[in-house]
Amino acid sequence: MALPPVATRDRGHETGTPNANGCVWGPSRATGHPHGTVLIVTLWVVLVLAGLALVFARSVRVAAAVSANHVASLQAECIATGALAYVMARITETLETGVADTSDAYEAMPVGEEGYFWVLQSNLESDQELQFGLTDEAGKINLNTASEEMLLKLPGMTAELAASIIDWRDTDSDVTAGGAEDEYYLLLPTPYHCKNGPLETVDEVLLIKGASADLLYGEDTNLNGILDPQENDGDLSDPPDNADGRLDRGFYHYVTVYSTESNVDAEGNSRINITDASAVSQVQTLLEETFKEDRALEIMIASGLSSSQSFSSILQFYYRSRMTFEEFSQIADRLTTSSETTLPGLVSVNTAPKEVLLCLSGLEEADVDALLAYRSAHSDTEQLNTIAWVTEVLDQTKATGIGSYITVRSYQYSADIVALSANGRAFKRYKAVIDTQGTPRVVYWRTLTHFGCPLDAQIVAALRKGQPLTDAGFTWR
Ligand SMILES: [Ca+2]
Ligand SMILES: [Ca+2]
Ligand SMILES: [Ca+2]
Ligand SMILES: [Ca+2]
Repeated sequence: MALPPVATRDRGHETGTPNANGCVWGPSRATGHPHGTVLIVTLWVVLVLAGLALVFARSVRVAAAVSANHVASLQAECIATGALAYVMARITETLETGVADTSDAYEAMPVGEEGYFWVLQSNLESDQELQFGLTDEAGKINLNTASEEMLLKLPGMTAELAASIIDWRDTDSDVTAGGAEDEYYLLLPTPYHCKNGPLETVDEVLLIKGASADLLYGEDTNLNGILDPQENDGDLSDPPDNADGRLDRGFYHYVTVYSTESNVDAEGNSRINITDASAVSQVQTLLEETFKEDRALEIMIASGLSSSQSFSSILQFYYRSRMTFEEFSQIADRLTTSSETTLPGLVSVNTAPKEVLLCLSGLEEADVDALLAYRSAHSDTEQLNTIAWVTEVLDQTKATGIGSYITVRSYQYSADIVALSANGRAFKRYKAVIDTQGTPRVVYWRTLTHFGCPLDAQIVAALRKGQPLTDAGFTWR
């Protein structure tokens, strides 16, 4: 490139005589300065400075992006914490008013201008649509109390894992057939002891012989209950799946370790244990207070309570007493066959999904379908206030068989909280378990962010474009 002439002060031409270039202030060979040296040095300096400026500008841009991401991440974190406070408030309100929440209260809830949160609920009916709301832990099989037979009926459960769960939680070191105690765990490459105590989280199952993420989570590796594109493309992208167009679930959504309740009636009074010898007079008083004296006497004689018959569940007492369903419903909540003050792991027949009800001893698919149909036909009625309602659906043997494993109460709820910053740059996901016995309190809080964003990619894309989710006509499911 031709450079334009530049006037340079030439001390050799004090007289102002034009030099060979025709410049008054031109370079002089006489002084030993070659033409353009200063110019070239200056250009280099300018070039280096420009380069430095570019490098600096780039690192400032990177730093700005990092800061923006950090701010978004902090926003998402704060939204998740706020969402937990919101969930606690909703639970308290529901407990006080008795009015159940709708799913709208947990879907794309805006938090100021900072972002949104969702409370995901696994949709066990469909693998195509996200569902929102709290999850009732009493509607699940409790890994700490379920029998081996019940565990075996869980979707995808193996005989080896069911037996090993029993050994993991029982306090002895006798190996159940197919199970494992210390002898197995201490020979692992990274050895550890068999717990010989109750599981504290559902994911603890992964430490047990025969367990795997495949069995626990199935194809739903982002735990959102729906079939995402990467869960239906075979080995094209993680996770591996069978690309059959349906979500093959693990047993994760059907199990819990949190369900427990006090052995008291709705008013908080201790129940009468009908297997106890001292119960006779208490039951008699209860019957006389509730019914006419003659009727109370008839029931006492028919039940065989005074001749110290044993009862496997209060439903057995019901059948023997020949009470009407309406009569028994009035006193059922006052009775128990357990001497324990807390009853862990009862399954709520009012909220459990089909797969969980199928785990109950002796129930077949037709029984479970009948239970579900009765339950939905009588939802929000007093019919469902005690476990006696199952006698309206099941035969005597089946109802009596499940009588001491079921409840109609729910005290523990879990919330799968997903928080997204307003610009869609960051998301956080947490699982919270809240125990509502007494003052509601959080008994579990763990990040699920590493499972990936469970929401539709369209939602994140919309936020990144600055499109608010509340825009009319925006379909984002
Ligand atoms: Ca054991
Ligand atoms: Ca999924
Ligand atoms: Ca895949
Ligand atoms: Ca599949």
